[in-house]
Amino acid sequence: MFRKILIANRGEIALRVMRACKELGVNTVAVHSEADSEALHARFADEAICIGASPASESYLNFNRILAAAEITGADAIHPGYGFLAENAEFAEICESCQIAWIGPSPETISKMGNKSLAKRMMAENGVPVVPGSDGSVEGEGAALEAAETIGYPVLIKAASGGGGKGMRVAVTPDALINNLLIARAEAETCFGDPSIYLERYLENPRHVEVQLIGDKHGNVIHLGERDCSIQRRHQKLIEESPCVALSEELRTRIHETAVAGAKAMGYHSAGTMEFLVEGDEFFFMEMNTRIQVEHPVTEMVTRRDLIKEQIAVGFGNPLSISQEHIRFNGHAIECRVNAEDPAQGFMPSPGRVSFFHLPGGMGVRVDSHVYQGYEISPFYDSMIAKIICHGLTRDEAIGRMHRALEECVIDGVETTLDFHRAILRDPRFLSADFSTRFLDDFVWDAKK
Ligand code: MV4
Repeated sequence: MFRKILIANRGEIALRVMRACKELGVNTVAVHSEADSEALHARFADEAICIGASPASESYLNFNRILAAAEITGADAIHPGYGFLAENAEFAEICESCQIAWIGPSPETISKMGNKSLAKRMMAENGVPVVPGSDGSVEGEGAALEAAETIGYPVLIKAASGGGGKGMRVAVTPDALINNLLIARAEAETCFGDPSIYLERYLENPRHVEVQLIGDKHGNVIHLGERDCSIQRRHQKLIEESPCVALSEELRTRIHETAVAGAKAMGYHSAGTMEFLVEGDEFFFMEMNTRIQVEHPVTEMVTRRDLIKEQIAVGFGNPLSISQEHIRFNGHAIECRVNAEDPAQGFMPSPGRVSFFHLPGGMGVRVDSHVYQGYEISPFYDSMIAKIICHGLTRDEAIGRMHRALEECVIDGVETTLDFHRAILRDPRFLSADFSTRFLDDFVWDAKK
């Protein structure tokens, strides 16, 4: 096994990775910015190195500082967590050329999946259903109109190098398509440095369903079930759950098997997620995330498997410790992401000192957080301050437990999304699981309720 792993991240995920390392008997190196000198990830690691000023570009995104820290401490691997450098193919490649193991998929895979239209084409070639659309990028107006005619309106214009929903535009008529084409191109150029765009049939009410995958470097890939992540606001997930209760057993099996086959065909290794849009009894590949995700604990609760320990083991080159038959699915899990944001002010970040902090506990409750009483939430980074994950025998029990857990949670000194979560958990459409990715568009929050 690795002797020493450097964790190129901060916050709860740095702690989460460190916990896995400790259980595996692997030494840990934390890197931190000036703002994070009092952070728990720096305190709990065997060694901690300050790598630069508070802006991420000068610390958590700085290749040279991180590589120097790995060199100085003699780390033999780097775990990137999520965000920051997790899906940076160039950084992954540099790590490997410096003889530092990269705990993630190959740089080639990261780079291929980073191009959304290329990823889509590769998946289609490997038998994964994709949303009907243009074959690759569309160039001129004529080609766009022709493609849209075949696809059928409404069509969605997407940036080839995009992802995460940025720069998408719906066109309901040919006129709207022409009008939006130039705007979409300009946006794609500004946001991603690549004006290429492609067209897809616009699905009006899809659910976001993603399959958790893990593969080793010997060609084995298994799935750990799916998560429903439809409860999002501006492409930021708020609530995730597993299983997705909207799937029939037949459809669920088909999605799992398709995702595993697609990942195997591209020689995928490490942890990863295949995202699908699901409408009725149809499902379509959307994108593949080549990292461990924020919401992985939901899957850990229903499978009782430690995804990070497994990811580290396969990163070292070990074969998967488990085969598909070993994976059993138990009950239902839900995660609420608690952010230091003010829902009454358009979810504006609310940094500052946490004057009182009490976390829930008890049966079936897991909390992943890096915050403590007196902690100063920095304006420099993501505003997520805790993930509350509740497990139950049934969805209803998990929801009831989450209500109870949110009730126990006390966070003073900053605004949080706790009350917003409480309101969603009371919503009849949420309770009946009758929702799509548009749920929060129609959700009216009454703080006084
Ligand atoms: C779509 C779609 C409807 N039809 N594609 C948003 C993120 C980006 N990766 C793809 N996204 C979507 N693609 C077609 N053809 C709707 C969305 C979408 C969405 C998807 C998942 C979760 C939340 C969403 C919120 C708005 C739009």
